[in-house]
Amino acid sequence: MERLKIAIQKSGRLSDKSIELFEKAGIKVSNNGSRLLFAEAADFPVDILYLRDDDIPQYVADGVADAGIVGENVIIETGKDINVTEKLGFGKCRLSLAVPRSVDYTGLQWFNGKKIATTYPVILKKVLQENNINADIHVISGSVEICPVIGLADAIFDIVSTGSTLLSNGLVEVEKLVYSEAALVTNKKLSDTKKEILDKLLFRIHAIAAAKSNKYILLNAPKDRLNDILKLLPGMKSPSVLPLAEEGWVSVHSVVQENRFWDIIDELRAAGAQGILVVPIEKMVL
Ligand code: PRT
Ligand code: ZN
Repeated sequence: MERLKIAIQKSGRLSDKSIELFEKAGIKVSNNGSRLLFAEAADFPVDILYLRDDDIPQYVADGVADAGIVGENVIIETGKDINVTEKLGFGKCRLSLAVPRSVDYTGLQWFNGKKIATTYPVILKKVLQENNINADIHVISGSVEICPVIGLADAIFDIVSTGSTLLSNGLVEVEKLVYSEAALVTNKKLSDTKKEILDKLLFRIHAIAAAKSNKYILLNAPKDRLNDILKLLPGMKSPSVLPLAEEGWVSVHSVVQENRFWDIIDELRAAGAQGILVVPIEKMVL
């Protein structure tokens, strides 16, 4: 039977998270960070190719791999003709312009006539054009952040996540221009069998994402306040209400969204809920 070939980063910031995603989806993938370039998943029709992240879009475009996990920054920079099928919520970062701390930065126009070092010339060129800035792009392949110190450039355009690398090189992030996270990319012409495997994989990825953004909540409620409490808990269909041994009290089980979590807890307590337990959800299928 046909199998779906998925390329992931061999060793780097996205490797562990990519493998973790497969594991959560019930797909066992070995992480032999070593010399292995290819591995068959044990219990799902998927094969893994371990590559440098920069090569993944090309491999997927050519159909050497059917799919891949790679940062949006690399997808945009390489500009290959592939589908961005699903954002995966990890490897979050941004592409920013940064200048030496000593600079009296006045706004984007400051970059006119300046020399900017980057490993992302395609994205930088586009951003500069959109903003009518005429700057000199200096392409280098690594350690962009030391360029201003050694006099190779006036500023840099690079990936930032915590900002500590900029800080330790005496740079200040002045413009956050492109946001990126890891995404699942796919070849544009997959066979029907491969599409079916991809759909199964996506189904599992959605269940994992839903579980991650929701919590299971259990609480005790006085019966006479039950209606107020239920209004706060939409649940998947509707909350479950179970009798408690103590007269006049019930136990309520439901699901709450992570991002509304603290607001809901405050409102529930105000409405008389007690003994609130919140538990992570392993998988969630709607
Ligand atoms: O060997 P290979 O080519 O496969 O790997 P690589 O070295 O090119 O990439 P890698 O492993 O560094 O990053 C892979 C992907 O992770 C990137 O393409 C981004 O999509 C994503 N990502 C997320 C990041 C960061 N966060 C990040 N912080 N990539 C790089 N960085 C760099 C940043 O440029 C800085 O130099 O990490 C350093 C620390 O960042 P701060 O801001 O936390 O100090
Ligand atoms: Zn790379």
